[in-house]
Amino acid sequence: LKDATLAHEAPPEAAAGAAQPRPDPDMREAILAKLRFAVGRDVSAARDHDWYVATALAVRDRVVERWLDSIARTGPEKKHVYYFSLEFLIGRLFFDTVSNLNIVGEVRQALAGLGVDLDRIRAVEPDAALGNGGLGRLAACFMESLATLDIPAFGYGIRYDYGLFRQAIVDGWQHEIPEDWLSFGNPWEFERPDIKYLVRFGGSVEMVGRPDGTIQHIWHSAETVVAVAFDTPMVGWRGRRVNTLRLWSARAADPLVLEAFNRGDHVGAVADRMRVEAISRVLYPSDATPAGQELRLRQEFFFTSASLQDLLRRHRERHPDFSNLPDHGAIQLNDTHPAIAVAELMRLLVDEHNVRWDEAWRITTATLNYTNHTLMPEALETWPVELMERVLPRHIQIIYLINFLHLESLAKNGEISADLVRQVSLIDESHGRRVRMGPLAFIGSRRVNGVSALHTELMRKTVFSDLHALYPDRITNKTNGITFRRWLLEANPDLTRLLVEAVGPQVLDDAEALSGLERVVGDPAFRDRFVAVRRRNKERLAQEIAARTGVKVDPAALFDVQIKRIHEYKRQHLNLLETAALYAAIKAEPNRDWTPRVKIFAGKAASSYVVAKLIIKLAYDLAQVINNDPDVRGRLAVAFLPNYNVSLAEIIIPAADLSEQISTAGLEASGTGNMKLALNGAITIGTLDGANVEIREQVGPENITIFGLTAPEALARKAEPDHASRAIAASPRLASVLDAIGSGAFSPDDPGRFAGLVGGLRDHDPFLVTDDFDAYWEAQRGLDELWHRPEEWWRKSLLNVARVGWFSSDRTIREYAEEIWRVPVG
Ligand code: GL7
Repeated sequence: LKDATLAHEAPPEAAAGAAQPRPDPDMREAILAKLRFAVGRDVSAARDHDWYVATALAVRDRVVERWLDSIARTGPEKKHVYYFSLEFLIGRLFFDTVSNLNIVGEVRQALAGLGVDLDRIRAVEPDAALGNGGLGRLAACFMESLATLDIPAFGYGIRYDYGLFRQAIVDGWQHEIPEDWLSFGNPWEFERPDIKYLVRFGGSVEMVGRPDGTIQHIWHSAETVVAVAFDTPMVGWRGRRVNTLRLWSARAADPLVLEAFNRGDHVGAVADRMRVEAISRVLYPSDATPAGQELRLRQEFFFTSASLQDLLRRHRERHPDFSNLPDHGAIQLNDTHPAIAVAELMRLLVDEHNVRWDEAWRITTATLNYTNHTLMPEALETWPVELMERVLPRHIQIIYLINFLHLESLAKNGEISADLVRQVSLIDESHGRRVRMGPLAFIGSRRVNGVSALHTELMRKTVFSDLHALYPDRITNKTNGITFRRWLLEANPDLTRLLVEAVGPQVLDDAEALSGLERVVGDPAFRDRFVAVRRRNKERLAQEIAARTGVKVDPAALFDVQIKRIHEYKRQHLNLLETAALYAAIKAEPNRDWTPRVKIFAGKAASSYVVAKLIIKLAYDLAQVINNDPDVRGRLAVAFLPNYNVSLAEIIIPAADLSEQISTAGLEASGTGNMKLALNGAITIGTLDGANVEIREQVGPENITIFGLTAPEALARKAEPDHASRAIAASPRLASVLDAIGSGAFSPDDPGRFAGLVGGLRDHDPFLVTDDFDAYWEAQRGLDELWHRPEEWWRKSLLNVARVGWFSSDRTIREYAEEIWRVPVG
């Protein structure tokens, strides 16, 4: 336990109310038994992976006890939260579990006694990358906080065989490699062959009159898929509670296959099976853009239907009917991906359980809630009516009826214009007929929330303005948060130890206790220790950069970090333009006292997003030139780290000095990387966008660097047709950097490579890169100067750590619990 990285692992006495882990003297024996009887290996033959699995299984046994306890303790009557999400970007679970159970020391000792290093085997675990980016990672943080706050909850999603692709960078170009995360088995999951549901697709609907004059709808589906449950325990802090993440895997319904097989059509039987099982084969790699494919719609319906059937079955086991469903369950739809739940819950209640339509609508709209995560019009999901008719014929009828009643209720409340109907109808008729999933989710929900104050305000004013006028109490804000367990305690153990020393162990349980740091920000001895911790983290990152890219960087330099999906609205290219301009400036004035900087980038581009891939290539080409130019050595370096994922984020974030949050104002709904970086002491350079606005409120405007157009200014500027050319004409620096990149100064092997990218900026520049360039440049130079005043820099850095407690996902989940779900918080 002398290991400095684990100072927080002994549970402090001060942790009031925390359930202490039971002493477990047998960890060593447990690991050995698992190695022998579950892995089937002898100590002498065991390799790292065997040790990892054996240890994970031994730890899992401790989890299972608490899991079963949690379920038993909860009792059927308690209200449950159901988090429906097509994505859960979990990352690794081993260390997270061990850490949350407070048994890091025990496990480390047991392994050390066997000659095995915990840190080596924890690196063997593949990331569970069942998500694209912020939206999926948020779901994972929420699962952890739900368990921590002792809220009974299920996460519902898909068990993809292949998670988000692995990114390889070959000569600067992104290549996608399948992420076969299950190939060595997954010790955390429990297959539940007995928990399965039939999910149907296609076919037709027969309408049969009943004697009482009502009409019964009988759906004769064309295809049946079996959804099989796989459960993963989600452990809260100090093992207080363990909830279930239930992910569905698609299986062909065997009888059908067998029948074809018996007919002799073996190939056809297998083909059918492949088609069915494709549903849970792979995660769509699109981020903040809709996938728009039939398979995606099948995925969405598949997991939504299975999850609803599952929770309705449990409800019916204990209650005579569904009238009290809203008292016992709250469903959260994570974006519109599960929005078909509105129609499916209605169908299950009305068609399968004979609930009257009005009563079913009351139940549905009291149970469902919807989170919107983006307002970019091109990113809002819609499905062609023709596709819906073919894949979900009964659901399209239900959607039509919901739409009819919705429009009728407006008419009852007064005049409605054709314009308003067009605005609020669930069917968009402007480019072919399409079902608008956002409005469907809105109408079918009790509460609709945005993910930052600014984003929620924009929801009310733009995309949902008409619906908001009709239902003024429905939209509410729940600013995102992050779990401090993963993003501080686990990712930055040295800083955690320092914080415990400075403000006491309650900081482990209560994020707001970080504010105690305010007392020591002025203490030079403390600051030196803080800087020393950061220095070690930066050395580790420097090693990682060298290992992954071959680039050698100086840990004493300012580490300037932009890590997130590659997207034009996130404006990595703005950062790259500034990088190229800085390079030119250093070369022009080599003797100035430049602040040494390392520009660190990481992120994946959607596989079909050509411009995003070109932006990666630009980062790479800049790196080639800059890193090999002796004139700027020691002042500027550029590194693009391949294969950004949760595990890499855990290494980069504790080592970042500067956090780049430079999206076009109004377009980043929240961001969560911004919170993780500030929590670990990075100073933010950012626009007034998403949660940056609230970070500024929390840390104080003097401790964050804000630049550029505001959201309303950006909107107005975009409407000026010549905004880009004017911005370029006004900025010789920008003009010259565009010329350089556009004419091939960084791509001598293919001088025209970036002509299109630069041309796009010159012509329309929809993300206002040119308009914000000068302000960004100036802001960066201000930070250069600040770096030369280390006392001030570190004071600001520390104040960021001290003041971001509010961004704990415990706070976010508490707000959801109180206002949206109406469940007690433990
Ligand atoms: C996102 C937003 O882009 C991001 O700003 C937000 O932090 C996140 C979680 O709320 O949701 N919306 C979205 O479609 N994706 C996001 O990451 C993919």
